[in-house]
Amino acid sequence: MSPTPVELREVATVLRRDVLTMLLEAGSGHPGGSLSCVDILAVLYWHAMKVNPERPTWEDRDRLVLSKAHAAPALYAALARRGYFDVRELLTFRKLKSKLQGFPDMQKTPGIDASVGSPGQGLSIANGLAIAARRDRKNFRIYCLMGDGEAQEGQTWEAAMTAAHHGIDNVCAVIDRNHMMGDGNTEEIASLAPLGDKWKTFNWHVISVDGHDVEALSAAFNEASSTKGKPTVVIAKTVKGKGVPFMENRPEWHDRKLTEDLYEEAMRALA
Ligand SMILES: Cc1ncc(C[n+]2csc(CCOP(=O)(O)OP(=O)(O)O)c2C)c(N)n1
Repeated sequence: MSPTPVELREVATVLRRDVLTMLLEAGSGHPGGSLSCVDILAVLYWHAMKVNPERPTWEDRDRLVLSKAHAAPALYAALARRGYFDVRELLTFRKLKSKLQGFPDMQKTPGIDASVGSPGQGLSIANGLAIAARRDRKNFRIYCLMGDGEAQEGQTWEAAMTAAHHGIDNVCAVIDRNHMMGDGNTEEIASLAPLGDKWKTFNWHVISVDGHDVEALSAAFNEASSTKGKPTVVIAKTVKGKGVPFMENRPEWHDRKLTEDLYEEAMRALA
């Protein structure tokens, strides 16, 4: 049975706290873009995706490609809390020999469906998985979580064109539309607006939602699953650093190191 919205929100808070603990322990990593996509991951792993943590390589499982790979802490926290591996392993994030490296590695970590790192490549991987599913007569779905800064990479649009051309309807792209990238506001660096219209022109079904509203996200993923003949993109409006007031909408928190004092302050905000 699917969790209630209250339960999903509780999961998201637990994941946010895990992300901060991992980043403090590691002494490096990406807080802003991890916190902005936590609610999306909670709804995916606790509501939308057909997965079995006891069988991470189950052939019929839905897949997630974390194209915004620097948000690995959020994904690792979700996988641990969903039961793929021991939650205590989160403290080994970014350590030598850990299975939780800075960027997801499908050879090392149970539950990781694609090894990723360089921005802009994930949607092409999702397309490949979708075409393979079609050939194997499998009906699993592939979710591709992307940053909005990533849409400045040309490969994103090659992949968008390819998915529509092949009528791939088992791919659902999710854009974490926080309007920020590493160096500042996306619209000042290379404007993406009107982002939804761009995807529509590429012949995608477009759904726009509040990316921190778990009910709206659940409805969006349900709608995406029942959309046939074309791929769907969910444009999830989010806040970078969501949940920690001193990080929210502050580009410097893209990859800044946490101190003990700031960690305590952040954990109090998420109590
Ligand atoms: C090919 C390549 N381009 C750029 C970078 C540096 N980089 C990594 S993440 C990032 C920002 C991406 O912004 P966005 O996708 O919006 O991520 P979010 O704000 O959601 O964290 C940049 C510029 C890189 N590592 N590799």
